[in-house]
Amino acid sequence: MNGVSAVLAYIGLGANLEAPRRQVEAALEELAALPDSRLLARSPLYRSTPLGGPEGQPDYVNAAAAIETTLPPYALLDALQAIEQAHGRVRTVRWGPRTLDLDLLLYGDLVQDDPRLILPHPRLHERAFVLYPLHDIAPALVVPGRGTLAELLERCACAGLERLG
Ligand code: A4P
Ligand code: MG
Repeated sequence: MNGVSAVLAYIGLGANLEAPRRQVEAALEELAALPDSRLLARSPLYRSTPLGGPEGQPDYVNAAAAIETTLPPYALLDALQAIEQAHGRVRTVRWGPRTLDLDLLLYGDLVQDDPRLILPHPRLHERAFVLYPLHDIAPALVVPGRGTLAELLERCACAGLERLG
């Protein structure tokens, strides 16, 4: 840490290609090695049915992580995208299959609408594969502008989500 005050950030992990469990487990280790950051918590892994994207894509493995970081938000986004690239992420179709997707879910209580970095993540509040893993690591979390995690979970269907042992 570099003396700047640290922020609590949450990251959503998803993968559905090339041994997705291993992709997510490796990414969690890479998050733990981010500069100026400390991994505070990681959720269990979940299997989830694909939301959107092309018909017939494989199931996803999803998880969430909490880090404490002094990286500014765009530096953190760049670092996450560098990890995605290192996992061979190829961007073809939106919501298409991927070896690794790292979404910055929350960066402290920052709220912003820049298309390059929307915070909180614009779809986090309606996705069981994000809300359940987040609940595992931060049950009392409040999503700025959206409400408490408990309220969001009440509204969200959990069909198609299975916790992996
Ligand atoms: N971007 C803006 N805000 C953020 C943010 N908070 N975190 C920009 C990360 N990136 C953010 O992302 C597109 C652009 O969003 C980036 O250039 C970044 O600057 P991307 O990762 O290249 O593309 P994407 O992931 O295909 O698109 P998108 O719209 O981010 O999709 P999502 O919302 O990430 O959803 N089904 C299941 N079961 N499990 C999943 O994990 N994931 C998706 C992808 C769809 N269906 C899924 C899952
Ligand atoms: Mg994404």
